[in-house]
Amino acid sequence: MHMDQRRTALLEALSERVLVLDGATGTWLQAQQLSAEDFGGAEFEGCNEILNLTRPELIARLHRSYLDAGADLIETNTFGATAIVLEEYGVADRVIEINRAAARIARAEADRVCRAGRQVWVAGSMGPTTKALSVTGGTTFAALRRAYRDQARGLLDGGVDLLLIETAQDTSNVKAAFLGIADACRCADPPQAQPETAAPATPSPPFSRFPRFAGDPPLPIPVMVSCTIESTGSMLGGQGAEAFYTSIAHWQPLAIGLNCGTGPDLMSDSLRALAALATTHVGCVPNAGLPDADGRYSESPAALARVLQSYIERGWLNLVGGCCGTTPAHIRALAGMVRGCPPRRPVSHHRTLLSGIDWVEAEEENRPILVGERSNVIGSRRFKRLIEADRFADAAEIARAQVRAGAQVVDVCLANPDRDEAADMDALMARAARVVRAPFMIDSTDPAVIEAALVHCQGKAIINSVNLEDGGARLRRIVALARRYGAALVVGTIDERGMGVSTERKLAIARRAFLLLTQECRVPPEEIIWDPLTFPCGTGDRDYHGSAAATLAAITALKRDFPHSKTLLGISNVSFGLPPRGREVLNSVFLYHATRAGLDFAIVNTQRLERHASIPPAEVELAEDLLWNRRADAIDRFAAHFRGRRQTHHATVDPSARQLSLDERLAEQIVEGMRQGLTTLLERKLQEAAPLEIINGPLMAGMAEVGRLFNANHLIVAEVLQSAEVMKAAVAYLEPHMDRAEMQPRGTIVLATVKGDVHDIGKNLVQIILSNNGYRVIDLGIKVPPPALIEAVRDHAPDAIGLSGLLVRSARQMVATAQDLRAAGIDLPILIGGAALSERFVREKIAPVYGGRVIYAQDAMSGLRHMESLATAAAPPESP
Ligand code: THG
Repeated sequence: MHMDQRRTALLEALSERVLVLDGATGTWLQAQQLSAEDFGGAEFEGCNEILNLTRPELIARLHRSYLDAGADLIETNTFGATAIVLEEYGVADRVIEINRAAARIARAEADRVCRAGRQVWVAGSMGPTTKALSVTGGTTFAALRRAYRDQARGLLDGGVDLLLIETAQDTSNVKAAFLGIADACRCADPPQAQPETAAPATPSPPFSRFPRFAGDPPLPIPVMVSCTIESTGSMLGGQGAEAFYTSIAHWQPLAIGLNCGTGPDLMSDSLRALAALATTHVGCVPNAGLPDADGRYSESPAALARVLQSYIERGWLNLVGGCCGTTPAHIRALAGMVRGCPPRRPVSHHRTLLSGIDWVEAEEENRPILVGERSNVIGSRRFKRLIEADRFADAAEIARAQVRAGAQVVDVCLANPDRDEAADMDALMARAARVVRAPFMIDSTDPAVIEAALVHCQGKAIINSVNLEDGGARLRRIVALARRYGAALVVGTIDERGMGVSTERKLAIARRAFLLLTQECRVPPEEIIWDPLTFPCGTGDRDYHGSAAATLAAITALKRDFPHSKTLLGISNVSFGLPPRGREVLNSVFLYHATRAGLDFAIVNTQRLERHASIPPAEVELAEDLLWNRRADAIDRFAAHFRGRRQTHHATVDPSARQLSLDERLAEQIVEGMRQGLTTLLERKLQEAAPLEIINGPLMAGMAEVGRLFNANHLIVAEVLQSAEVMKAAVAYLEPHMDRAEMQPRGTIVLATVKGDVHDIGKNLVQIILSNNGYRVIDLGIKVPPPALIEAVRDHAPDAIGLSGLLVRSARQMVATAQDLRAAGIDLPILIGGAALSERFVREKIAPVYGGRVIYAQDAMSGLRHMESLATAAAPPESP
């Protein structure tokens, strides 16, 4: 069969059945008791890739043993066959030769089987190398890209059907691998090729096979990618499964999956995540369990097959196989197991996904996403001065401070005409990408600067921004970068005639840009983030009088006309030129209306975000007069009101002057998200009330008001989180004042806020109340994936498990968690609580998937009552 036909047949096979990859290479080779001689000398001992040259018949036998066991795909013996690794054995100059030989050996074995009438395929294995760009460094993105390019050249030249980037631990490496593969396919040197200290590129015969391939995704050959997630739930580089998928999805791999890392049981959570997100096929290639004390993997073929079968039955998988410790016997068990099993169907969606180290989805539930504006040399004198002093690590701290104050994305702008913007971007991002977990927004219009930044992003960033100022030439160049590195695009409504000020002009420009982006450039609509432009409305510039109304109307219209795309505004622009305190108020009122209009992303100073709910109505009116240009003297009145006022509401307002009771003042601290002065109030309240009374009284009243304001659209999610932080601080302050029950523990509970959720007030209250009532509480913290819960249950033998979470999606995660607990054979009572839950949801959705009791706990006190009744129920019946 011709190569193209084989590749088509592979796609067909994946739509029909679950395919089986082969098992471990290292384990098999170890069993052969090889000597130094086999490797061609002691200096090469341990370099398994050399065996492709020195013992080709042995490698052929390895492939045969897996093909005989029923593998549909075999992997070349090239896991470490890049210059980066081979250099350590002094054979970096033989990269192409080794890969080509390995591919030919596997090709010959596969062809033999194919001739006998069975369809099998050869995957060129590309391992992680010994360097991790985002973690250890030790090489450069460009050098790694070249190393992967040469490996891909050898493998493709030797006749592999597809490439498999596997055991990926750092997504930056994977991005380099994809670009290297693209380079190999178009037979061109990477654009930023420069002399390197790393191994020299080996000259190779030119490729003529992909004459029309320009280097953009999708690749002209099938590529699968598989990462390694540790039991912590993340890769070495820090990303979890969702962030990993999000970061590489733009390459449209044939499959994405997990291999190595943990045994199969602990993979369920990450697989569920991949299966829910991936618009492509999903694979699972586990080790034969976790290694024992002697480093041996001992999970039996039947046990491995059983776990993978349960994943297939849940509709999660298209490919299975074996990693460390697996043998032909394991593969035989898998091949038998998959027979007749229906494969997973790839999903399709228009979700806007972003990642840094962490994963962020822009969705209705969490908008507006706050983008920190301060790491901007135009927008912050402090940041600019740090850059001018080459203090890049300190500058990166400004980005981090924005995240600590609630930014979910970080805008980075280094456009200083007096400096080399690309060099500054490179220097800053080299540091910032390691210390900031949030996705980045690269604020530049220069393609070279944008590329300098994207090289450092292991995640999927946002490029800020493109427009039609020059008719689209620059847009096309920047889109090419977005396609190669993976990035969403902010699109400003600007064309050859200038900035769109009226709603009609903004929309007309957007319509034209949309066609160009989606039709010509094939950008998916969900990667487009419209910026209908915010103009200063208080500078006296007549052109912009009332322009805020046009901007807000455009937000609503853009969301209506482009339902899969998102919207963004640089909020602080609106108030340029006004007195500082007035700026905070105007920004807040503008953000409030933009959010109501449908805004998805707001560039703001998260460290100075005034709450709309706290602004006196008279000031709101002054601001609205200005925004809608409702009266001729709007600017003067606004400026006169705020001139001379100190910035930052919190420092200036004295609550005692407002004659509030102590309880009201405590509640107000929570509502305002204000920590300052909190402990003084708590100290006073402790004179008259017990800690638990304070928590359940004024503090909870404050949280209830926060919930009410949020539901009435007066608070945004980030502000709710800030209030929650103050609540936590208050509870932490009160805790040492509680009397701890001095007795034998009445029971043990393992507590966790579920995966994907950071909101832990509820859980912390339960923790405090239970431990103060004599229970031993094992608190696993926030974002707890099911494997960590399972482990804790095994380690601590609790009497119950407590799950908590605030978000709507946490409710779904609780269902998944209950399923995983059950699959792990756990049937302890589970206490469940959380804002988005109802008794009915717990009874109808969670309880049925779990083997044991599931109890809904409305609040912390009812959690305590349930624990007490569990203990009573478990006690032996009293004798009459
Ligand atoms: N749309 C898009 N991107 C943008 C904007 C936009 N990026 C830049 C800007 N607008 C948003 N960022 C800022 C950052 C800072 C300020 C305003 C907007 C700001 N800075 C103070 C000032 O200039 O007075 C500086 C204070 C200081 O030096 O500390 O107001 O609209 N896509």
